[in-house]
Amino acid sequence: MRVVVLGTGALGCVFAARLAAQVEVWMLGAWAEGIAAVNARGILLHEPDGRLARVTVMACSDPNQVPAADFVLVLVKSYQTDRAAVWAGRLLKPDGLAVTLQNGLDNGPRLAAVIGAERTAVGVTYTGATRLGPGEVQLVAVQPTFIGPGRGATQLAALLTAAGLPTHVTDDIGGRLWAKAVANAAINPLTALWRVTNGALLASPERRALLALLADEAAAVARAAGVALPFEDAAGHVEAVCRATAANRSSMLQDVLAGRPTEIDSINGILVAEGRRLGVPTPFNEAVWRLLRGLTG
Ligand code: KPL
Repeated sequence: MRVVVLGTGALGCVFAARLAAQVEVWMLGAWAEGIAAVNARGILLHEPDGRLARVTVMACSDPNQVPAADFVLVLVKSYQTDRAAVWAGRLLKPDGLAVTLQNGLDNGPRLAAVIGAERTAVGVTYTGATRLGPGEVQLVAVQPTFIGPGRGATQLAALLTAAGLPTHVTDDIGGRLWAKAVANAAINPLTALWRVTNGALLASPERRALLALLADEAAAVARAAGVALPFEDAAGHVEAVCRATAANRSSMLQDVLAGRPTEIDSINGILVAEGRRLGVPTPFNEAVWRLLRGLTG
């Protein structure tokens, strides 16, 4: 059994390192320093309890050097999905399954357009991790992962669960994906703008009020799109994610601090566009989308 993880960022390192005890794992990415560090000394995984694991996996930047994969986990940034889809197409076995565990609402269709819907599954993970350097990651909070139906999805979920990353196969991946999008729409831009951890968003009534406004707008768009969200209270859902990942720096905050592009278009940008299409006003999501766009130029 061979799993290829696309992406060498924080979650790519966590999933690769945890799976390596069970199966052969390869990492494929475009970040030269990340690849070099993993090949030189393995992944350095700082566990939430303070233990440090050094895990050997193969890493490279050329999809032609990676042997055929039973499973591909897509953990690149959402603006890199199209390239990742081409990679997945090259290295996935004909009966293999690629699972997107990325932030954003449109990764599944983009992947399926290249590799076929029958080899694509959409997934969602709430696990939080912080990139410390090339190939080095702090796992902050192990949280549930969900995978939609797909050939081998049950087997992959069992592998991930055995690796200490509890994973559930669900028929309602659409609802789960939008639930995560609601959380990302509220948490990611605010943590990136205020430069605070997820938990610190709950520190004052002003922060909580804006968190709720963003969450409520995102949930209204989801409901107008016909999605049955797995909660009634969007703000309550987002606050629960903040508490569960309290010590984490959101991926968008990490991107802003490192001077990298952010996923704002795939998170709040898509919500604003969907809102327009469906006649749902999203002024707060539009404001944070523009603020983040302005921040990174
Ligand atoms: O998905 C995340 C992210 O940072 O992108 C959460 C769940 C908010 C964890 O930080």
